[in-house]
Amino acid sequence: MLQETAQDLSVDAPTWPETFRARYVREGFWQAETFSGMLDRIADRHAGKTALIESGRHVTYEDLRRRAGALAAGLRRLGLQKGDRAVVQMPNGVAFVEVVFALLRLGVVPVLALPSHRHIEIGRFLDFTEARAYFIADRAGGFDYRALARELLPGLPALRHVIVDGEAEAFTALSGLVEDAGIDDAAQPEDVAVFQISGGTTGVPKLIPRRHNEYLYNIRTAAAASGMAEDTVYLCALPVAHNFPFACPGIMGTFVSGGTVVIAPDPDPRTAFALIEAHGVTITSLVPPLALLWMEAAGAPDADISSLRTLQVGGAKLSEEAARRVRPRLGCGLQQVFGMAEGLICYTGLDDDEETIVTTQGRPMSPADEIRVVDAEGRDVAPGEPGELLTRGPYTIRGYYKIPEHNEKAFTPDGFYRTGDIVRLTPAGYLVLSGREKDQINRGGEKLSPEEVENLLLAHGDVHDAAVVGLPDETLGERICAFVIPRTGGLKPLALIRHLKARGLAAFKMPDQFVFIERFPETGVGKVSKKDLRERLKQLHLSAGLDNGD
Ligand code: OOB
Repeated sequence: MLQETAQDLSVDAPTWPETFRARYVREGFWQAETFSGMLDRIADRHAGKTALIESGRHVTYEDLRRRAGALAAGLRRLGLQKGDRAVVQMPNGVAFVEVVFALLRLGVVPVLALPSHRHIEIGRFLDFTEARAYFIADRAGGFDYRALARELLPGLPALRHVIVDGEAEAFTALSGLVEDAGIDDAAQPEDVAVFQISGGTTGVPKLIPRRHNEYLYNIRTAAAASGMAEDTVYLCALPVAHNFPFACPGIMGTFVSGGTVVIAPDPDPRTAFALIEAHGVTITSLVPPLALLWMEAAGAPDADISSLRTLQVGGAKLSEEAARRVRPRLGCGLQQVFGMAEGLICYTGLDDDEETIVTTQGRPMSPADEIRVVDAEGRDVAPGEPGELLTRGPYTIRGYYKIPEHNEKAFTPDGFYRTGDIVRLTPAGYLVLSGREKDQINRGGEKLSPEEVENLLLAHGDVHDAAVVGLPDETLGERICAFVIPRTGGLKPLALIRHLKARGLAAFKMPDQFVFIERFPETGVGKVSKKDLRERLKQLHLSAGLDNGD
């Protein structure tokens, strides 16, 4: 039989130099396994065990393996083949997991989009990867994804199939694609398995190629660091496609451990607490604003969440004060997680002392993770001093997909990823996040590039200039403020909100606040000084407070 066409993403998806590859294989970090191989292995061992629970429906490991294989066969019949790309934008549910495993078996690379992405992001992913298929649910969270697909289709000649879970209308129904028999695994361990999505510092989000062998290493190591085992019951409350609930250790970490995943449709504490009680959930992961919300809601007489042993919090900084409240309020241990879709994951240890757990963001999970903390000139700072975190290792990418010019800036010549995060190291080797160097806003764990929003604002005829900044916010960590120099006197925030929505901006990137201003403060070299803008707003608030003056 002819060999399947090899995946040819080698130029576009940079990989590790041979010396590193050899070392990571030799030292046992990378194993010759694919995602499908992993699922087969676990299903052989735990065939009748529940892998997934969604609204009371139990799916065993054997079911999951069979369904994914049968769907892979249907997708192959449709014409999808190894090396193709597909954008997957589905809500939390069993269907998402089946689709992803099916694509992984076929060797089709899913772009793991979030349900909150809209025209701009999805259009970009489909276009940039020349995706052949787009997987959606009919409706979710009050949004009709078929309408989005209809809008996007005309501009995308490579897109052949829109595959819908639910009412497909003129598109292809997911339910009609399941064949009687499965197919062989077409993937190789060094192939790109999925594209994760970066928060983005310039323009639009970038695509992160994650390979079977290194991503599985990431998943196994994360599962071990989180104490996952066969008795683990993981609640997936965050959007499942994100690297944190997907692989750190999240659903995939639960699968490699032979545990059970409970899928929550949303992270609301009422929904989540009921699921925790019903299924004896032992571990879950949240972003800080949700952890705050859960702590507020806990203690209600009808919520028994005593099965919960570990709450992982990451994605944005959890304040020390909030961290201290986790155990007393929720009755479980806290594990801080500092990670990034590009790779590096840090955890506080389950047995660490309370001070370490509440005051640090953990330490790198792999003995092969290399980290440097450097000053503006790229020199190592003195121990304990703050600086930018650089990292390299067996699961940290060596470059984004198809953007060589950007990769030159985002990585050092010797392959360290410039995280843009400002950290200091404690004597015990734990990281404490103290700020950010990159031009990015982190709104409660959801990342956006100010530049992207600025460019859209500038496309409005009544906007002369725009500068978007993050402002401190007690719940979200940061909220989004757009400073706008209008061309005309009558410009209102509502008009700008409508404009941004019409352009297809995702809701989480919408400015929380607009401030109209005559001119921007400038830095010494004539650039807009975002620092002064933030300062000015603080002053405005102070004087507004004084004006109210009671
Ligand atoms: C996770 O991944 P991304 O790719 O959405 O965002 C990464 C960035 C980091 O560079 C850092 O700026 C920020 O998010 N971040 C944190 C943090 N965890 C992530 N900042 C402060 N404290 C933390 N604990 O956000 C992500 C990926 C895997 C696991 C967990 C989070």
